[in-house]
Amino acid sequence: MPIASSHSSRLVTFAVMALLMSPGCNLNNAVAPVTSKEPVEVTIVGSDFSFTPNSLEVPLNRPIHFTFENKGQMAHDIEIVGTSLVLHAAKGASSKGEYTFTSAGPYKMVCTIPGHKEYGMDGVLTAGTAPTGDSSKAVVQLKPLPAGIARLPQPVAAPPLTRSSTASVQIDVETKEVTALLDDGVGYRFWTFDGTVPGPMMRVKQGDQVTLTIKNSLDSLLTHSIDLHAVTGPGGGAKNTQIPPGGKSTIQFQALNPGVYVYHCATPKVAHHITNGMYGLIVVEPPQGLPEVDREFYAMQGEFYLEGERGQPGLHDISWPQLLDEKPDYVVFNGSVGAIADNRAFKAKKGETVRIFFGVGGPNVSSSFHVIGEIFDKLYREGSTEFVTNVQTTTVPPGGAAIVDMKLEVPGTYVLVDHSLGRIEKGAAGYLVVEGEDSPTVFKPGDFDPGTADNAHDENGH
Ligand SMILES: [Cu+2]
Repeated sequence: MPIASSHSSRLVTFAVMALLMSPGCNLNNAVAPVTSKEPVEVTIVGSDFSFTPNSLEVPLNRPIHFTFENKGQMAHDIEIVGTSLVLHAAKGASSKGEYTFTSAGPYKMVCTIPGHKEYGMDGVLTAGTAPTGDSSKAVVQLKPLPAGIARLPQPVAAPPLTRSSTASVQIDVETKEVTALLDDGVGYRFWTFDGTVPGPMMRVKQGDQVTLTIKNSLDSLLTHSIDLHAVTGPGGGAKNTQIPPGGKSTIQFQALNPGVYVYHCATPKVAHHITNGMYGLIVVEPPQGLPEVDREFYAMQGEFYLEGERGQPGLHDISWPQLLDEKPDYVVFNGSVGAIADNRAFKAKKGETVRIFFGVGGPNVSSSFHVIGEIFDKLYREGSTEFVTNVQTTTVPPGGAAIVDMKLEVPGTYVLVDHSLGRIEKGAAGYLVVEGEDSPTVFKPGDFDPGTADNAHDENGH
């Protein structure tokens, strides 16, 4: 499928609140007097793949006569999300419909034909005066959550290799688009490798000949691909794996360099595919393997940019302008708020040494990775095979990774964070629960005196 107009040109259009030939409206004041009940004529032109205009205002409580003209080379439609209005038009045709808005606010306009919205057929219709408030974001009408929606399953760390020699290795992976929970009550259509965020952890040995077959599910709406940072070769595999729904592709590579590498989808717009969850880690073990530890865990950080408010119940879409502004609504580990919490928390025992393979999918935000109450005894910075010792916090950039090893001397709950701590409010927290007997010589919670009520303050200083 060809990719039409660039987002930048769309954004320019977006900024211009275009208003159409309508007897009750003018360009300076989009909202007509409420006293008039005359219908308002609105024409929206669809092409491959945009709406013109893709941003418009209409008055409340007046019938809006919509005309949808399709000037594209294929069938298109337009749905005003949250209303009953859907207009279909074959190539070169047009269709008409009427709707009266009684609730003010922005409504999304999308083409419902698979893939068309993602390629640019979306926009916003504002009915009446958009609600104002402290929030910089407008309240967007969201679709309800589909029945039975749940969190994505958690991927686990691939086990250490037991062989000492190199081998020919076959890896199979499938790209899947899955609607799941990003937070309680907050749904999102994730794009994934194998249905998890991050995708499966791959593990090979330096010198291995790897054959990777990537399949794109027939249920997908879009083309997907894979770029593995462990690959030496143009595009890391991306050029040869741009696979439409139902297709598959095979690449071969030799794992020349040991280390921990990110892989990700590299189909334009790449940042869209990454933010939606298309990233994972491939570990290339050195010939002697990595030092043995008692347990290994796998976590990756990524951001989500939503239309609508953080926490607003319903099925959210991506906000592309927010992604470009690098203002995420959610910063999370393993694809959702609380993905590494409760019964999904990492679990270990006092005295064990644990390892976390930690990567950042991004697409925009670096992590200041830290485990509250622990020190990285060994840190394999940037996913390198050499380690440094005794580190508190490490920077992991988008498209980068690290390994941290920690000996667990004291039982309790340890919190994995991005030490840009505002992001905890956006979901960036995971939990490592360590069981065992107290270790008073290492850490002893002393007596605690809460003081008097007069001295107590809440977080606002009251
Ligand atoms: Cu993709």
